[in-house]
Amino acid sequence: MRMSEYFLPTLKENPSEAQIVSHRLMLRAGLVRQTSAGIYAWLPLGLKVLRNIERIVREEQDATGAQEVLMPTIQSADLWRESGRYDAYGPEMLRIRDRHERDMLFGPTNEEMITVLFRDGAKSYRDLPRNLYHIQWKFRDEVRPRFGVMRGREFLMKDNYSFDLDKAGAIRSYNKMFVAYLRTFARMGLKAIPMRADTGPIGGDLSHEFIILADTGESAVFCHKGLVDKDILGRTVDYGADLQPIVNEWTALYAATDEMHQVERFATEVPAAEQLSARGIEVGHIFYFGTKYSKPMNAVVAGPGGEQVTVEMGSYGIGVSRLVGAIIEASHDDAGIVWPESVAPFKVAILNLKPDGGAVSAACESLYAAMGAKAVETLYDDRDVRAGGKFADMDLIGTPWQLIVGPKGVAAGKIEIKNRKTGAREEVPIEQALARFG
Ligand code: 5CA
Repeated sequence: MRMSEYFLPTLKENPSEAQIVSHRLMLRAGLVRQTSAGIYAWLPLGLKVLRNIERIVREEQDATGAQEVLMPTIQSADLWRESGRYDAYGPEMLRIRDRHERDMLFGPTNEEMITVLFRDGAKSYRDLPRNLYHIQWKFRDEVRPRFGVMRGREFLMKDNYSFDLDKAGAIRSYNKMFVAYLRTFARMGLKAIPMRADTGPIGGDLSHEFIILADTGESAVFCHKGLVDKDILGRTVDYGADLQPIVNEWTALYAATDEMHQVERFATEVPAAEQLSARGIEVGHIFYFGTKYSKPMNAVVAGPGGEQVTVEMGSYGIGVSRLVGAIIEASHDDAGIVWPESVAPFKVAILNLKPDGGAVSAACESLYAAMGAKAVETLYDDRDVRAGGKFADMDLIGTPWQLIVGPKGVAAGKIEIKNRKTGAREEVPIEQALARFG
């Protein structure tokens, strides 16, 4: 993409409404704009990041055997009357009425709808287990939407729902999601720690929140330091095998959110030097809730002996739009965003320091064309602005690699490569620079 043609409204000053760094940087780097309290429009650069996050989420869900569906945002109130949650959900639910005076709502979550879809489509134990997910906008009329996309009213969530014949099967499904979540967040460059959590309005008695540590996090969290650097990507995961040993490894050490924290257990189980009391951002939340929805909504199948079995369920959420903010909280510096390569909107940037149509421009054009031929996502700063402004904008945007092309270098057949994260710079022959990418 040529920056001269790109819709990228960056801001030089810190917007006064933003209290935390990720919100400030998302506004300054032109990723989003607020359109109403807690509701955001995604601009081209922000949308690319959101799509990259979705891609990783999809790949990891598909690897577990989960199947993608797409349910609507607008739901009928009758569905929620069936489960008994219509009145219980309270003012966070945005209730609307259509022209025929029918009560509708903008979905805050989809347990009811998926339970009905499954109930109407599955007849016997042979239709189990199943795990269905979608990535869809949700609306929760939060009392205090804040911190930009971190606590919005409209937000993008990946939510899935598992259906099993018995509790043992449901725990296997839960474990698959547990491991898939570890992998998903690790691939985004995040250290997400699973912590025992409260189940809130979703219900059930087994639940983990996936938390990344950040001073600006909304929850107080307590855990054993040994969990912070545990690595999942270094091993192969077989979703057909028993995953309980991996789950046990991650749950053996103490980790709990504020609501589930047990002061005495923490003190006795975790040596003082290993105790970590911090703040965290919840990027995912998984629940096993048995028959909480299947029972009132009559989601039953015929068991192997012909008997009626009420299916066992769990639900699993990832805050896709929240993750954009969370990743920035975890990865930025004074100059701006430092994107992990896996989610970066562009992997490479080309900075043309003499955009006058001469030799430097020619070198940039051929580099840009070569990157395009290799399908390397490249942002080319071909604008007629001074070098200082280009450096500042590119650092703010956070592209992992900057190729800096100036007259002296080009005369010697060289360009400078800067690593955004480390700040390391090296001068390399143009051909060599090209070979590094793609
Ligand atoms: N149905 C279940 C699991 S699918 C559910 O709704 N779980 S949840 O309430 O915990 O939400 C799942 C994830 O969505 C959270 O972990 C969080 O990352 C994200 N999320 C929740 N509320 C908001 C919000 N107001 N703004 C942005 N993201 C949110």
